This record gives sequence, C-alpha cells and structure tokens, in this order.
Amino acid sequence: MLRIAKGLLTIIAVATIAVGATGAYFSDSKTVSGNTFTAGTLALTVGTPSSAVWTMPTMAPGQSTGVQTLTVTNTGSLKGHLSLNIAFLPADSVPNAVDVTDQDVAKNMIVDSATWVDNSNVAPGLNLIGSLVTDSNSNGWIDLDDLQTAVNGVGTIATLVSSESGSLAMNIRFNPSVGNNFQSDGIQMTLTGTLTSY
Ligand SMILES: [Ca+2]
Ligand SMILES: [Ca+2]
Repeated sequence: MLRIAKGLLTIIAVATIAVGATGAYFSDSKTVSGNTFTAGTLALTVGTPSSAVWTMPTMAPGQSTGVQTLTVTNTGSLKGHLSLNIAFLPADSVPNAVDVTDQDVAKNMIVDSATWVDNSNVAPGLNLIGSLVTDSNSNGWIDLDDLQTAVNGVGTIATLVSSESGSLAMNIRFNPSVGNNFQSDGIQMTLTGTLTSY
C-alpha cells in the first residue's frame, strides 16, 4: 500500500516538470470566411405549348389526340420534388337529354400511352402505365380518372435538379364504345405541378 502511494507521487512530480519545460509553443491559425446563407429558389416553367396540350373540341368516339408532350423545367437553383394534381372542370357544349358527369367522361378518356422523360429516365422514358398509373377504377382500361387517382396526393412523382426538364407524353383517346348519352359532354383537364424542396 505504501509502495503504491509513493509510485503515484513520483509520477505526478514528473508530469509537473514536463509541463513546466514546454512553456513556449508554436502556433498557427486559419480564418474561414465567406459563410453566407442565401435561400435558393424553386421555379417551375412550362414549355411550349403551355396550355391545351391535349385537346379535342368536337371529338367523336374513337378519336385520339395523338402523342402530345408537356414539358416542365426547374428554372430555380434548388433541387425540387415534383408533385402533380389533376382537376376536371365541365366543358360541355349544348346539353342533350342526358348530362354525363365529368368523372364519367374522364373514365372514358382512355390513356393509350403515358411516358415520363427526365435526366434519370432518358428516352423512350419511364412507362407510367403499370408503374404509376393502374386501372384503379376497374373498368378494364387506363383512363384520365385512373391518372387523377394515381397522382393526386401521392407526393413526389419525379425529382428535378436545377435546370433539369421533365416531359410527360400521352396519347388520349375517346372511348370508341361510348353511347349517345356522351354526346355534347366534355371535360377540361387542369394539371398543376408543384416543386418542393426538402
Ligand atoms: Ca350528354
Ligand atoms: Ca380505368
């Protein structure tokens, strides 16, 4: 016991001497400046055409738009997560005996093809049918009602970095089997894209 206590004292004494012997130091310092914090931007720009991309003003059963493409670009400086919302407004002409609802018209606007192209999904792009869009209303085909169900409220459907563009290409066809009740009925589809940074 006594031997151990002596050993400790010795060590402490040596340590004190060592500190005393290194009283002078070299030193060096660096300054890191320019730490500025400026909020980046998010801006979504719609290409040409910027409206009426898919349109059939006097459509007949079986008529299609052909493949038409909507292009959007993230013109801000931040990476953005793109979400999409689809709304239908009535676009009826002079009503005939039966006024078919907007949603029933949407269910008979068949989406024959739908692809998405961006930097990570180069041409011919990601086939949205079967991946994003399924026959959620179980009528046997993919339609605008299914597309609305697939995108509204689901959150991010694509990511666009600064200056990156994304293109949605679709061919939309009026169901060739609709009956006379569909005469004069129509819808206007509004697509709202939102970029969010998180
Ligand atoms: Ca009608
Ligand atoms: Ca369907």
